[in-house]
Amino acid sequence: MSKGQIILHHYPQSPVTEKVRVVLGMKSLSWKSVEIPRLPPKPNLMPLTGGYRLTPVMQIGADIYCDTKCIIRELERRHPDPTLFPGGAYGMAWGVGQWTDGPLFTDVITVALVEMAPNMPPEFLADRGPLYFGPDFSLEDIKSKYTDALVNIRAQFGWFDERLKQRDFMLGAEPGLPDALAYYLVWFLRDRMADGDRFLSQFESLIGWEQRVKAIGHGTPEEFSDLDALAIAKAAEPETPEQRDPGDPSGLDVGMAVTIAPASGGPRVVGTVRSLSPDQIAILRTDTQVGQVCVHFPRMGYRVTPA
Ligand SMILES: N[C@@H](CCC(=O)N[C@@H](CS)C(=O)NCC(=O)O)C(=O)O
Repeated sequence: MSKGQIILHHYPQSPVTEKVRVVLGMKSLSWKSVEIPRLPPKPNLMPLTGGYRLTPVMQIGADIYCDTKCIIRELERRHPDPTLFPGGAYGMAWGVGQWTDGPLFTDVITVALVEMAPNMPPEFLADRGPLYFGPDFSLEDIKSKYTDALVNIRAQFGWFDERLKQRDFMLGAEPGLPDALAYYLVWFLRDRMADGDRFLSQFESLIGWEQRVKAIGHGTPEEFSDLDALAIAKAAEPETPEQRDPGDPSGLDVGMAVTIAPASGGPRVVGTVRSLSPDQIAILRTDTQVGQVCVHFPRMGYRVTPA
């Protein structure tokens, strides 16, 4: 396996992964595709992440990248050409993600969950309901929010549509990060909403753009086994260099023992800080199956506490 080989742990139906698959397409990358279960336990993913269970996860040797923010940033770092920021749109484009992955995602998942609920296996609803709406989740409550969510989506997809009236992609003539951030939500809604085609037909420019982003594809994926992915991690050493961040407001430093979990909840991953920056934290941990791995997380949206 070549050095730097990208391995993506995901499943085809995952909307959040569609964002990464589109980025892989924009960069025309070859990658290995490991299909993981849609529900925990995920026994052949946990040795890599140390407990983080969300989808997708990217692996490069013994470096493991959790969360799409972290994955996409690393793909841009390793494969800067073509850039995800054509025309120099650095910085603010990540802020767009805080909107699309935040309030807009909540509106879309509200509609999608209500649409899917009648055909959803009870164990799937019991997992996804609290995952997205918190421990007090009730389907009745979410159903009562359906129409408001659709009203919100109509306004926000309308902003995408307005933006696309005079350009092929969100930033101009070339595709970039904001296209991936918007596209996965349109892809998700069209797939999960029974009346999705009719609902989306009101956004004329968005539909043309959707076809253009779809045509970019996903790069060149190749099916790969989860056990082979574990063997690759075991045979490799983490390649993340030590990096300090003297300005870190929480006083974290390289070598400290910490736990990391999504701020919304979930299992905590335990390790020793290896690398810090305003955007990311990476920790070293040792696993009986794969040996030492370095697990990367974004700072935004994750809670880091002393172990
Ligand atoms: N902030 C995370 C969110 C990831 C997320 O919620 N992914 C969904 C799949 S689309 C998920 O993990 N669902 C539960 C699961 O796969 O176990 C990211 O950007 O990667």
